[in-house]
Amino acid sequence: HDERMEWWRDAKFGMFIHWGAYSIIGGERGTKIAGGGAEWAMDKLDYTIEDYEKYPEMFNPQLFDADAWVTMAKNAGMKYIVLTSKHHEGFALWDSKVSDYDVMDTSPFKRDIIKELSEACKKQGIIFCFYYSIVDWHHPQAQGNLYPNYNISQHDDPSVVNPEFPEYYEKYMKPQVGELLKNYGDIGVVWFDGDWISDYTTEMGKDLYKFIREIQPNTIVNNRVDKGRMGMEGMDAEGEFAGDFGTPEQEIPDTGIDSDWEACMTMNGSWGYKPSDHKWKSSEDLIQKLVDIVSKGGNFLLNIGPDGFGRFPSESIRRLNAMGEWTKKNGEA
Ligand code: JFZ
Repeated sequence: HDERMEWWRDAKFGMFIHWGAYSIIGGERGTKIAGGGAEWAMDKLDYTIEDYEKYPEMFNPQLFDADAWVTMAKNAGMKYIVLTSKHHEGFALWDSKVSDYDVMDTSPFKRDIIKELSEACKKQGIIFCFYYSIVDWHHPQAQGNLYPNYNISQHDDPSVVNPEFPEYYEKYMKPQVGELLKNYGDIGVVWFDGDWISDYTTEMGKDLYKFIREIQPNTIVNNRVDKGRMGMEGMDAEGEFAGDFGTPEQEIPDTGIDSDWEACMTMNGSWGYKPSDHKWKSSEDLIQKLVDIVSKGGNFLLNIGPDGFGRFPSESIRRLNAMGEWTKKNGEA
């Protein structure tokens, strides 16, 4: 356990990247603007599955430059990158053989984003990691019983059970995670999310954890591989299954936590690209947060939401540059 965690503990600072078909939408639909995270556009802006499919079908981020992204992370002082391989919308950013709902088969882009980014990371000495959502708003067997009309409220209700979810788990989710672990070199972290979905079980989480470790013994897995692990929940409970590190979100826990943790945060109020959100944290505030987190023994995973063309927002670039100047001056804290 300890040797496996070493690079990650030393790393301190990483880049989260939320990117998908929602990055085209930017949280806006006609007169409506989604509240909160724009990566939830499908849910918050009331798309049906069919309506939403047009976004993956137009996903064509011609300005995507994996090397430039990695350079920006590296210059900021970050040591690893966690990219959303598939967010709740279900659209896969790699060449998945399990599904056509991916960047190769559904989109005109036809470039394997996971391949390009993982190779750019390797070249520049940054550890490549991926996020994978257990929740899948597109897959029929991961839906509630209102399918084909997607309706998440069912999944906030633990009494709504989808008997087909285990099949989605075995035949879709697990094979997709397997592809990502087998075809793209060393994976630093698998960062799960969407563990709250009522049909997901601790048994599946344990199976998944074992499956990952069998393919890549050194890969680190976050606590959301287990069911219902919001933030730090369960991390202090000795012997309880909860992955390798806790994931407090948009908050910095107090000192005195024995287990490993990583605080993830956005620069404004959204994970996915959202041009209407102007509530940017200042560079000073972000540097302060980095110092606070690192001094308390945690890691800082700071998010970027690139737009539908593949560009980082200019506000984010400015903040990354400022953090880079600071980390260069103050050394590897
Ligand atoms: C999830 C996602 O729904 C969201 O879009 C984003 O990807 C974020 C990183 O993760 O949202 C969560 C997950 C966990 C908590 C809150 C929001 N939590 O632990 O409080």
